[in-house]
Amino acid sequence: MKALLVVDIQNDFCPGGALAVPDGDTIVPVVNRLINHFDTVIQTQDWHPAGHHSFASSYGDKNPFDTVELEYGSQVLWPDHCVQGTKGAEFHPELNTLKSQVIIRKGFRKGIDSYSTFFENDQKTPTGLSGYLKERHISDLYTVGLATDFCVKWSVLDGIGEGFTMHIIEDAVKGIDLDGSLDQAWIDMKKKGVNVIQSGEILS
Ligand code: VGL
Ligand code: ZN
Repeated sequence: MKALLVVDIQNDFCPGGALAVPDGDTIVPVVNRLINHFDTVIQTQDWHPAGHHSFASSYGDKNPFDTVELEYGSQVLWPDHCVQGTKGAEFHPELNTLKSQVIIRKGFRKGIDSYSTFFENDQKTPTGLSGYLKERHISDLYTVGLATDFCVKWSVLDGIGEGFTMHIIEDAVKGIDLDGSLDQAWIDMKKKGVNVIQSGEILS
């Protein structure tokens, strides 16, 4: 059984948003077409409380894109984004969310960021998605969304680690690219065994 995993297509990750991914919104039409081809659609939503420890503004002496050491390891600091209940945290207005059967919210604990939709950034705290997929006998996840080098990448790596067959649809993801993080993400995902495909292979 297969499912489409739609990662973080939210206003703050689109042009005009607080942490805009370049051209992030351009994938929305192709993601909508892909949604029509899947019976099971799962979405993720970055969902931070104000004052989240991944926000540079929570420190006073830090700037966005600096790195700090937290209890669980190094953490990139971001502009305030996807704050619970704000417009920026809402899904892109043109994204078809009607078919989504489950929405995994992540990053809701103030002290832990969560890029992956399987585990928070301590690499220990589960979101519950793994159990959900296993109970529903879903073995194959087709991944699309934002951002390739953060939430998409970590979802793909952890999905493989959890025993799922992970596919990434190359023309339906977009990255942030901090100091080469985008190239590195593709290297890491391919090394771990992701299957890279194009939307045309599904939409044809
Ligand atoms: C993301 C940085 C911070 C993402 C979320 O969705 O890739 N990146 N929070
Ligand atoms: Zn975030």
